[in-house]
Amino acid sequence: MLNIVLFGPPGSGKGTQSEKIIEKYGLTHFSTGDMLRAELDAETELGLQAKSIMEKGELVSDEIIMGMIRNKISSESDSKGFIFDGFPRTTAQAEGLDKLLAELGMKIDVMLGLEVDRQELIDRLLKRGKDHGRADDNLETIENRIKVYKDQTSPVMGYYESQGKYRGVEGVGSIDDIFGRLSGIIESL
Ligand code: B4P
Repeated sequence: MLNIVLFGPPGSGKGTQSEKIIEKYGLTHFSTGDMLRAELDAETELGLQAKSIMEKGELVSDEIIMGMIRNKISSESDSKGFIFDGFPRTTAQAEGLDKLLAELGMKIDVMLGLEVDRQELIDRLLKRGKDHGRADDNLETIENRIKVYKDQTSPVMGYYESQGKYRGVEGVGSIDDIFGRLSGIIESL
C-alpha cells in the first residue's frame, strides 16, 4: 500500500498531477476541494455552509473536513493506496489523519510538495478563472487563499518534515516534466 500527501499552494498543480499519479499507480483520490464542490453542486446542507467560506478563500472547518475523509476512507478498504490532494491543510487535520490511519493500521509514506512562486500561482488561477469560471479564481480571493496558505497550511510541511517524509519538487515547467520528478521520488520509495 502506498499513501501520498500531495502538497502545495493554491494553483500549484495538485489536482493536475493527482490525475496522472492515479492513472499510473492506481491510487484512490481524496480531493477535499472536489468533495466540497460536489456538496455545493448538490446543494446539501454541508455545501451551503461551505459556499461562502470557499468564495472568500478561507478554510472550511477541520470537523467538516475530517468527517468527509473518515466517511470516504471507510468505504475504500480494498484500495491499493490513497492520494490526498489539498488535504491536510492545517496541522490539526494532519494530526487527525495520522490518528485515523493508525486506527486502520496504515500510515502516510511521503508528502510530495509542489514548489511554485507567487506570481506564477496568481497567473495560473486567473487563467483558470477566465477559462472555467470557478467562483474562487478572482484576484481578491486568490490573494486571500495564498495568505491563508502561508498562515495556516504551510506549517503542515514542517509536520511531515519532522517525520522525515517531506520531498519537494520544482512545480514549474511542463506538466509531464513535473510528473517525471514526482514519479522519480515515488519509485525510489
Ligand atoms: P482546492 O480545490 O484544493 O484548489 P486549489 O488549491 O486552488 O488547486 P490545485 O493546487 O489543485 O491546482 P490545479 O491542479 O487545479 O481548494 C479550493 C478551496 O476548497 C480552498 O480555498 C478551501 O476553501 C476549500 N478546501 C479544500 N480543501 C480543504 C481542506 N482540507 N480544509 C479546509 N478547506 C478546504 O491547478 C491550477 C491551475 O494551474 C489549473 O488551471 C491548471 O490547468 C494549471 N496548471 C497546473 N499545472 C500547470 C503547469 N505545470 N504549468 C502551467 N499551468 C498549470
